[in-house]
Amino acid sequence: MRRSALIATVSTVSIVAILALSACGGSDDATTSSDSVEAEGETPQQPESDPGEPEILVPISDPGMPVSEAPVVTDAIIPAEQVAEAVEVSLVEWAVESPIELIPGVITFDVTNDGDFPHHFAIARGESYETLPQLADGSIDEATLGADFVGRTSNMQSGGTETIEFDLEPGNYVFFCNIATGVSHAAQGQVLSVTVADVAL
Ligand SMILES: [Cu+2]
Repeated sequence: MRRSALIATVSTVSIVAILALSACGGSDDATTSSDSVEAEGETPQQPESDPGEPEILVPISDPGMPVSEAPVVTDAIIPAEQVAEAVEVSLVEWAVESPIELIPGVITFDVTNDGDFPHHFAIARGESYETLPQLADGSIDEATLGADFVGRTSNMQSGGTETIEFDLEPGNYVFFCNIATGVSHAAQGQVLSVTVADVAL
């Protein structure tokens, strides 16, 4: 969503720049061109060279975005190979925060427990938490999952970090925390459905 907003902003700036250039062609008076742009209903508050925010874009593919119409933004996107090498994951109450589209291969997950309670980071093959086998407390039934359980970090205390690598083939995965004290963390929302795309982003 933020990326879309950024693209929209850049596109607007580009349009404004074009309008400004066109206006300048008919007049040497910069003030006049500025006024004409405002008359168009645009919001040319940002200069053409607006550095913008050095926003880190997550590797989410956006099929709705014609790349050819947003050439300015492509420079800001992290190359997919780099994303595959290291993915930041944050564990909080109650969510797993991570990019939700990754490319296949050996992925290094730098996991941080940004919550108050102990958490861990686990991966299973599957469409979603709801479709995975569960125990009575809402935790995921790893024994039933069998080979579809990919692996996990150790339990991390608040503020703890752990780096772990998984070689992920294309497919659908669920990231989750399977700690259960009464009700499982997964059942409270500490889950995330992730797609490993079979094409380079
Ligand atoms: Cu947890």
